[in-house]
Amino acid sequence: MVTQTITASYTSEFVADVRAGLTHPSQKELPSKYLYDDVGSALFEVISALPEYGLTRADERLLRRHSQDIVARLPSPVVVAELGSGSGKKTRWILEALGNRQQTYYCPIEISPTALAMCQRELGDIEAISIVGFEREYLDGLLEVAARREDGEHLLVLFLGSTIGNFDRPADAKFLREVRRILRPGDSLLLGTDLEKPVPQLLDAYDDPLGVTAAFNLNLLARINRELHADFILQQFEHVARFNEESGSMEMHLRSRCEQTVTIPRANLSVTFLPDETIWTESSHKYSRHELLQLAMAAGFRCEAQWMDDEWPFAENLLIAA
Ligand code: AVJ
Repeated sequence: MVTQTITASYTSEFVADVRAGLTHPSQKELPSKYLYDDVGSALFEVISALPEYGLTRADERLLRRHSQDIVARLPSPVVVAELGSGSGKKTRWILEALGNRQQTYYCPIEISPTALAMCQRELGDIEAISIVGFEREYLDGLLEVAARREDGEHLLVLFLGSTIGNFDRPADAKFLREVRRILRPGDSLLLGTDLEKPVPQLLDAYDDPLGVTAAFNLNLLARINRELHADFILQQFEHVARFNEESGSMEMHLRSRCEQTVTIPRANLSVTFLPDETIWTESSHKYSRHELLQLAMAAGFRCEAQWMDDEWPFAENLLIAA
């Protein structure tokens, strides 16, 4: 077992994104990737354990049940690159199945150093797997992994947990095309996607009665306070989850309860909020099966197989670069 990490630093990009998002002329917004600092990542782990939020468990069930079948459909040898490994828990099944075939490199690509360390601890015991962690944005990391592969090695890219749903449409299609461009024909992408389901079920999942998702969302303001020395008063904002019928996506917003002005010294910025004005912090798209096949094809993949969960509509899609 080998474990190493390639690191980076993001403060200036965070400042630029906060500035751009909060000075946006119409809808204020903050990129959802910033929800995942240490506190946010820990809160997301709790969300995944909530009865109302079935997404992560569905993803895990599918990977556990079908790992043999998935791996049997892959060429050999493969190098595994995972975009946003999180804790790494659900990746174990695929890695064990691959490790049973042969010694395999696993390259988690993750912007959170804590999540990266956790995933290395979680999966470090699998005998035939060597872990090389990349503290990078997804595409930068994937480019590096692709550049290091040797002739004859195929790539398996894992993009699990329906993170793809956090992109806008058509940014999801563009992202898949960019992934495809880094791959060679015959490489594969295992894509986890949350599927359409009744709106009341979604509202419960994104506004749980315990308030964990509210804390997860509000932590973004707390993070700006911690890292950029801002003076957001968290009690003056409230978590809102709504379903956008037009885009087919769940949205999270933070709604200002009153008129207020917030200063963010490290971003050299002061922002005024009107009563009920919101900051849009996340979209989480819910796919139809048809839409998925379209998306995959348009990006230059063919769908080798699809596995669905019967408790919580979710699909694991094995896409092969055409
Ligand atoms: C981790 C991106 C899949 O969109 O459902 C959970 C994040 N947001 N509750 C999602 C999230 C609110 C989650 N993903």
